[in-house]
Amino acid sequence: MSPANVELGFEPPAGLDSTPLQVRRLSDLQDYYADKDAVRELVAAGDPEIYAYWAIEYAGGGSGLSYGVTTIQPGVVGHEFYMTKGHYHVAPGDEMYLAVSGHGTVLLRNDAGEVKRYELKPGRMVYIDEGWGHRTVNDGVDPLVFISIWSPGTGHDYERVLREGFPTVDDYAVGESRSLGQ
Ligand code: S6P
Ligand code: ZN
Repeated sequence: MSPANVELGFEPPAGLDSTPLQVRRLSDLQDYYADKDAVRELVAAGDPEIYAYWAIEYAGGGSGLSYGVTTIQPGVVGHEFYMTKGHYHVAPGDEMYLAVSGHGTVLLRNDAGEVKRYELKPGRMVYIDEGWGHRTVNDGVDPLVFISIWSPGTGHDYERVLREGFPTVDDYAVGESRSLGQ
């Protein structure tokens, strides 16, 4: 990679070596939401986009950084807010989330099944230490846009989230979040 000064938003920045925009619709996430009737109805009614993200992965031999932007739309599937699949890193490496706009919650879960939930909004940073699986939830009324910066090569284990289950934000109500169903 070379020095860069770029605008970070929904779309990958032009002229840099980014992944294509990954769009996750509800049909891609059926296994991650609890209310299967709500999933079926919403998929049949148009299969809404839940979130989209892109990444610039550091591929050099040094100790660079990877980064990208995720945009989660506002909405609910049954009693759950729109959220990412969530994942554990497969190789050691930490990660940092910085909100650009909107309001969300980051849920963390470790090997001992301990759970933490952190507010994500402009002006706050969430630091994800090694060993903590993480899922991001949009519990606001606007799109939640956030920047992720992580150690290269950490990878993503999504299967473990399905195998062991993962908390959703309604299990851990946040003071500033909007009420479900609004
Ligand atoms: C990568 C970073 C984000 C997520 C993105 C989507 O390590 O944490 O770019 O990939 O927010 O979440 P998920 O759980 O579907 O990968
Ligand atoms: Zn991660």
